[in-house]
Amino acid sequence: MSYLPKFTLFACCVGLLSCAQTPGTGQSAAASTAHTAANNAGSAPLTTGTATQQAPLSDADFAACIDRFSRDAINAGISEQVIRTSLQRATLNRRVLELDRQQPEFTTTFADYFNRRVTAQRVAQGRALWAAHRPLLDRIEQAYGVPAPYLLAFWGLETNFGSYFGNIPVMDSLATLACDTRRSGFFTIELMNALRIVEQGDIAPKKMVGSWAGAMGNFQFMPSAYLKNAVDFDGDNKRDLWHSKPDAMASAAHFLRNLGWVSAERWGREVKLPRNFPFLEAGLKNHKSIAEWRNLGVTRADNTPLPPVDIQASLLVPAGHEGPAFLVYENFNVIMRWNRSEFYALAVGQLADQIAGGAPLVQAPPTDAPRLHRQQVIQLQEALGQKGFYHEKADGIFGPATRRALSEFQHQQGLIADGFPSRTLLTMLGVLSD
Ligand SMILES: [Ca+2]
Repeated sequence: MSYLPKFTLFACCVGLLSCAQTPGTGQSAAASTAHTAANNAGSAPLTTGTATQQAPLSDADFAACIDRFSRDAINAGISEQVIRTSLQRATLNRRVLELDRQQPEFTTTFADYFNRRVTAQRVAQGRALWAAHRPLLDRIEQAYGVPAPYLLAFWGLETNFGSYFGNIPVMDSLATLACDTRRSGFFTIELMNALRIVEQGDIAPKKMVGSWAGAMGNFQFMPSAYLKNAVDFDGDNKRDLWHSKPDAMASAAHFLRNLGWVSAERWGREVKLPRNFPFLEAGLKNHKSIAEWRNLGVTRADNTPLPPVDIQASLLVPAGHEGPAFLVYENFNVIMRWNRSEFYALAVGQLADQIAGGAPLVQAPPTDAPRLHRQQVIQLQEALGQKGFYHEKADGIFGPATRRALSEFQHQQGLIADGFPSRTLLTMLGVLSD
């Protein structure tokens, strides 16, 4: 996803609940990580609270940085001509620095996130585009094993089916972020990869535009993802993820195959839980076979039995026990390698199902769930810490460790241990007043 001002809604919605980890730090250089870092960049400052106090990048620092980087690029085999026409024309973009330092103040609820993305209008548009591009999408599925509805769902979520790509020159955004100290390592690699793309001649540098964090084209590929996954599918010998739908969609399918897409399986499905379901069994890290979930009383959302397939699945309740429940399979993990957010992956799966003709959620997420301010998350973590359930730094990020601590507290109290910060629970822990 991209985050120019007009996409601010999306940037801010990748909320604390779905961005438990800080992207772009200490991770492998996998293409998926690159993509994730761009997607979640808006929340990254949460764990680097001192970053905003660093001296701002000056014009002189930037110029010196570009000089140094030009020498590194020569040593890395980039031609002088490409360095002159692309890197050395890059300008410092202060708006990019501002966006990189923006901190979401509040957690995002699943209902907020989901209802903005999986809309009837988007489903209808996905279906219409499927009808319009059916032969192409069939060929792509044959080549890469990814069914059309999933590609359309990613396309819809990333750029609203190509209706906005971002228009910041990628050299400007990446050079700015590479020369800034905050996430220099990650963006230095992406900047070098952007130069390699120019060197390969697929796209003129001035047409290489993207989000403020350097994500490009219909599916918002970072340069590293582009180098590993972009393919020419319309036969003009250029890989153009901006203007060629065949190239863009085939490249997304290729990316998903490289991330481990299992062509014979779904992403997961909405399910129904029995009364007294043991919610401590929920969570992405808890795997059970479909047979074991059946034995715990889990059925499809329409009460029919789960299919008798021998695969592993995890159970998620992103809006607590009053919201929808999902069993998720391996392809859910694949989607999370594209963007490490459970909310994002659930939105992709549901949008794909609905584009394919499926019904909306049977159990809609409650829309009155509390949104927590960072400071309230810190209070919650401290309260759970004092009671011996939370053992990490109170960082204001509602991630898996906080959710787990909350479940264990609920369990101890004889409550439904869904790890969901309901109003009642927050009141009980002193985070909200009566
Ligand atoms: Ca092409």
